[in-house]
Amino acid sequence: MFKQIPRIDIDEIVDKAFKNAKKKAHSSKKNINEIVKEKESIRVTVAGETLAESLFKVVERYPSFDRLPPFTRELIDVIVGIDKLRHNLGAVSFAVNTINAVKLEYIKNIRRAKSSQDASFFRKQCYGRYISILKQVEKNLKFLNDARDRLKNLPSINPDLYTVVIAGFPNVGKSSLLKALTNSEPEINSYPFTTKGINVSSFNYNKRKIQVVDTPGLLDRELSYRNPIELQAISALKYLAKLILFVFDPTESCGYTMADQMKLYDEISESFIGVPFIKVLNKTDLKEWGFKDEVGGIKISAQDGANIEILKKNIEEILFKYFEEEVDYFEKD
Ligand SMILES: Nc1nc2c(ncn2[C@@H]2O[C@H](COP(=O)(O)OP(=O)(O)OP(=O)(O)O)[C@@H](O)[C@H]2O)c(=O)[nH]1
Ligand SMILES: [Mg+2]
Repeated sequence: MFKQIPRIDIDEIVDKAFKNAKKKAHSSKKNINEIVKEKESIRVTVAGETLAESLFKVVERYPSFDRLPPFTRELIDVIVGIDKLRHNLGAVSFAVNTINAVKLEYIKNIRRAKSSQDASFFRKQCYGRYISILKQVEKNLKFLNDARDRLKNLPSINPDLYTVVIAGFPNVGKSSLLKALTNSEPEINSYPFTTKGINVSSFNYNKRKIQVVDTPGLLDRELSYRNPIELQAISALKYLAKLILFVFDPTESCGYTMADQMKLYDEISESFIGVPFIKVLNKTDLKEWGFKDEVGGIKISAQDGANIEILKKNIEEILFKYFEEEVDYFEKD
């Protein structure tokens, strides 16, 4: 979505605009004064139009933030800040309007010029004003260039699909579970707020496509250790997650006790109120470790695939029955 937004380099667009203007300046007039005036007028017009167009492309290609799915909007907010984007886009829009106004003003000046020297003087003055308008938005353009670079690799998490988010302590088998469910290597997307890439993949069940997202570094520690950016990223996940698979490692071979894992479960479920959870007890194949399964839940092995089909059926049931009932419920109201 952000790949089509051009990067703007002021020197480059000025160079292009002025060259373009010079090339297109021609005249059919006979009188030397008239020839110069017509040419200068064309130069002012073409240069202004070219500059305004280059700037407008940036503004126009940004999506309308209000119409974005809330997850995407929140992510953009985490990554660059929507208010800041709006402010900087506003400044560039204003520059486009100012360039247009200056252009009209100078077309008039040139038309009224008494001599060819005056006409040329006005054209040069107009170019100077174009450049000074651009200088005024230099910082805004830099912000937008940077924003574009940070947003352009925004991943292919599809906010329109039913999405299952995997949570649990490090090493419990979250990524292995993602692979087991989707039978594929996940697509790894990097986000500026996690040092590790976010893993996304999907599977079909009863002809329905279900997206699975593993967010390393986000839902694997107590929330009290979170910085504000991580917290906002977590809040973005709330829009996306229709269901959370909380993965336990009852063998404790991950290095965390079941008591600690339960504590994290409680904390994350409290911060995702209204989102259903499935407790998944992983690593059933590790018999030698002992198995503390008093928390209840579905016992699986991401490694040998045990009970993965049952888990998928559960996921599908919760996603579609639960939400269809919810829809009915709201429709009756
Ligand atoms: N025996 C066994 N080992 C497993 C199982 N699932 C995962 N593992 C192992 O546990 C280790 C951690 O698995 P990952 O899938 O990377 O765990 P994770 O939760 O994604 O870890 P982080 O990304 O660090 O948070 C790896 O060595 C896996 O091979 C399982 O069902 N059985
Ligand atoms: Mg992982």
